[in-house]
Amino acid sequence: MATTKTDPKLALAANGAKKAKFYEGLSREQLIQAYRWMYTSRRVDDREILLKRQQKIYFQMSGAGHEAIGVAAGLALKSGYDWFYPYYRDRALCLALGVEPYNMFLQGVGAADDPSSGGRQMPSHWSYPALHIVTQSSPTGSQILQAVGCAEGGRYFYRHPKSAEVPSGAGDYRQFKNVSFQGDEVTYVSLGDGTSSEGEFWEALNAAALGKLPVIFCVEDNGYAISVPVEVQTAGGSISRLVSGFPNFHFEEVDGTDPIASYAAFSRAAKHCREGHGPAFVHAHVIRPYSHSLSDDERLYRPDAERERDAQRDPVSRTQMFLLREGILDDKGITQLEKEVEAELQIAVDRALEALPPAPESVMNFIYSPDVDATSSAFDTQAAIDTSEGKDGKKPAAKTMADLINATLRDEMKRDERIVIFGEDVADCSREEYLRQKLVKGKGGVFKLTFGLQNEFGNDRVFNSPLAEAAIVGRATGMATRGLKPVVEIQFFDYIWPAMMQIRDELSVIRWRSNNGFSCPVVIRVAIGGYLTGGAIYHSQCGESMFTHIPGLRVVFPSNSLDAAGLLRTAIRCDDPVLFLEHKRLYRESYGRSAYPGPEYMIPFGKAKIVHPGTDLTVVTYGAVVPRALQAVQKLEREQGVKVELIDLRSLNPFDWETIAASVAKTNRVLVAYEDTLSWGYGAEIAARVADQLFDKLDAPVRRVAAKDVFVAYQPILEDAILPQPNDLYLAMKELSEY
Ligand SMILES: Cc1ncc(C[n+]2csc(CCOP(=O)(O)OP(=O)(O)O)c2C)c(N)n1
Ligand SMILES: [Mg+2]
Repeated sequence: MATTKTDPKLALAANGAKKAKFYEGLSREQLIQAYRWMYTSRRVDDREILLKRQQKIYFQMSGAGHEAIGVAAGLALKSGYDWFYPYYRDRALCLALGVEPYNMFLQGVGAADDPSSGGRQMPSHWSYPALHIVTQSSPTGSQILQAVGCAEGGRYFYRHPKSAEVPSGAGDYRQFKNVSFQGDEVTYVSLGDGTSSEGEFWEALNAAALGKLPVIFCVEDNGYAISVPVEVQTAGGSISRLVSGFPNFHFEEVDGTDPIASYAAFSRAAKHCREGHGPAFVHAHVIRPYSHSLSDDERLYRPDAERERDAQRDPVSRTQMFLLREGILDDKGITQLEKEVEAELQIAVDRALEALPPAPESVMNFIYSPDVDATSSAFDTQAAIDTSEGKDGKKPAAKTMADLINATLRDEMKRDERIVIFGEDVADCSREEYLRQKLVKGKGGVFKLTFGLQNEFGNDRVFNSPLAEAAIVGRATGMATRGLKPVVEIQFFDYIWPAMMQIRDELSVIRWRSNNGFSCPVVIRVAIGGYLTGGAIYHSQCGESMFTHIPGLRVVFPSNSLDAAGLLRTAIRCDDPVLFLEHKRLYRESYGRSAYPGPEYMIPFGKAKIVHPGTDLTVVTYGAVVPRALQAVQKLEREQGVKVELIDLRSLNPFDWETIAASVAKTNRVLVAYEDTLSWGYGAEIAARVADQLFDKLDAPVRRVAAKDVFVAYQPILEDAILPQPNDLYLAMKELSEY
């Protein structure tokens, strides 16, 4: 754990070993190049500001004041080799890594040819796959955990190089992933001082330290987060001091307006990472000479004197003066360089202003994989159930949903070495020696769904994560971006919320926002639902509609063993992020058990199942309401002779509208039933569609049965009153059939 601290005031002078040929290893040519990038960066900002004022672009975010640390990182790291999760002030870094100013202007105008996003993202939201600059979003800090996952992905491929190969005829997501890795690669991630207050930042530091991962965290500390000064943001005012206790790190604190000191700091940081000692932390003191953005006027909260003090440390003018003082460039040389940059930018702006906007009809492109269609017949395979009698004369036992999920995971892990499983308690035993010495049997999840997998496939592939849900999903997203297939577990749906930022603002939208430049087909298995007798508020929640409301995320919710096996296999092999909801009450239910359908059994997404055919009324449902509705359906038929068609949706997004429509056209009556709270729930969408598109087929109003609009209570009498029961379903079906 080395710490190097450079006094900001002394940095340039100390480096000025006057006539030396090299400056911390940088040649005079490299220094001129560094200045060119810095100057270009500032001038791109200035041009964008002008364009914004002329209403030719729609947003501007400057990198002013952060140029020196950016070019230093660019010089110390390798474009297209290392991996980069920059933030919006990293314009100079991006230029140093090879991004053309023209491409930056293309994003400003929102052009179809904007290589970062095709007009979908604001400027300064970098994404350049060939340079390994991974698509960036606007939530501050959500890139940090992904950078950790990216580093984990690189290390995994290096340790398991065969997994990077694609077996011929794989027919799955692997065919469309461009995997590359290096044994000594580094992942760079940057953030502002304000962003270091985000919880995900701390989760990321912890994960990187635990894994000794080659990640360089760069905090670009300009002293402000919009108008909030650092002493209000960071206890004690120094992020370096707060993080200094993390083990395995190399720490640097540097004047980030000095390109040479910053380069030296980055070089030492990179060396520590490349040699496998662990992560590094670069705390760079920079300035913010322009306001936060064009929507901010810093004069409202910063007096002139403070701003003038900052101006004296302006990295662009300081570096220019340094070059002159060192005799690396003379006045003429500086003027010449600046002229060349201006000319280049003029051409770039002129071209960008002529670029065509994207076609409106392209808006739906790349929400999901254009290569692997998880709704297609390629994912419709027959179950191969061996019904022959065994040696004991018995037929194969019907297995629970828990058994078949476990068996499916096992078979898929055998088939695809890119699958890694992690989450809370999912390993058999983190202290592996206990397993090896057969002192313990192993746990494998609080519901035992992953039991035996660590034992069989090893610690690299099945491991416990810290108790941090955002980290589980964020790391998985970074890994999947590299081509791995993380199948992670969120222990209880009730605790998925810390991961919501990662799910909604990252995982589901990475492909779309990067215009198909990046993808992250993660599977998130989540134990969901109530009917537990004592599950109470925090072990009974549903809430699937909050996720079906997210474009780009597949959501499935099986009600029986066979469907769980078939849908899980599709989830794993497909190329989209999938939320795989597993009802806890159904894990070991006697309803819906099945023998294992074999290692190739798949069910396409968006295909419902008619559980019980009927002609008088359609019931649309899923999950744990399926067996409850079936009881009601059978009773109604027995007692009243009413024939109900019971549809189990199985997939919630996409859902099988054709099957619903065909059924309602036949029965003219429909009830939508679900376990979640009634209002604004999943059933609202189905009911609205039925009302809209099947109005002329209806002989009765569309009805819903669902939970009361309240959380699930502990006392079983209350739980029964809150959640929809078979009798509630029966009464609603009866009433509707008599309408
Ligand atoms: C999660 C989240 N919260 C709030 C915002 C709005 N916001 C954008 S930038 C910013 C300040 C960031 O400050 P800092 O991390 O210091 O970076 P700087 O802009 O100073 O470089 C805020 C609050 C956001 N984008 N994301
Ligand atoms: Mg800041």
